[in-house]
Amino acid sequence: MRRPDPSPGALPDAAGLRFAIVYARFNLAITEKLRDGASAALREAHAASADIEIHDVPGAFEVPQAARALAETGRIDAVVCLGCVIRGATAHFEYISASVAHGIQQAAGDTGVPMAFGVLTTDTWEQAEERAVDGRENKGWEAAAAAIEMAVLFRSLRAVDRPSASR
Ligand code: INI
Repeated sequence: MRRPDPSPGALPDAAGLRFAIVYARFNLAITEKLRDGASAALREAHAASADIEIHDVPGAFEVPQAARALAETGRIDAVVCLGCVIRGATAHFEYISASVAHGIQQAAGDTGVPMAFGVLTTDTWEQAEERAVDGRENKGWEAAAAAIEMAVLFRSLRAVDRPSASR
């Protein structure tokens, strides 16, 4: 089945924008590949390495808390949130997946800092591996591409001159 491509063509220019990557250490063999995919996308988009903070947290459940704390520092233009929750591995699958998705959405809305969702929620380890391959099919790469696009959009929105109220 053909999958939609959310980031066709070249990435927008991310030079001068500041990013954070937050990744969960749970299922590290997968999440470190997501982290590397996200870093590769940011560097390909010309984000400076000094403008990319990388932080790890114990599990996916902690990702939204760290993303929110980073956004609240005021030094980040977008956060890439990464993790891997596997259904077979836990009876908590539904709770963790739902709370992570909701927590990230809430943190982004509350802080006004874009946050990309790169948390895998799969039935099996093999499905997670398929989403953590090298290149643009890597979900970390995809999440970073979304974060870049949103950071560029928000920068342009901030730069728009509002017409003066006085005539
Ligand atoms: N965390 C994950 O990131 N993925 C999982 O699959 C997972 N499982 O299977 O339980 C998981 N659990 C830990 C959780 O995210 C928290 O770190 C923990 O509950 C402490 O708050």
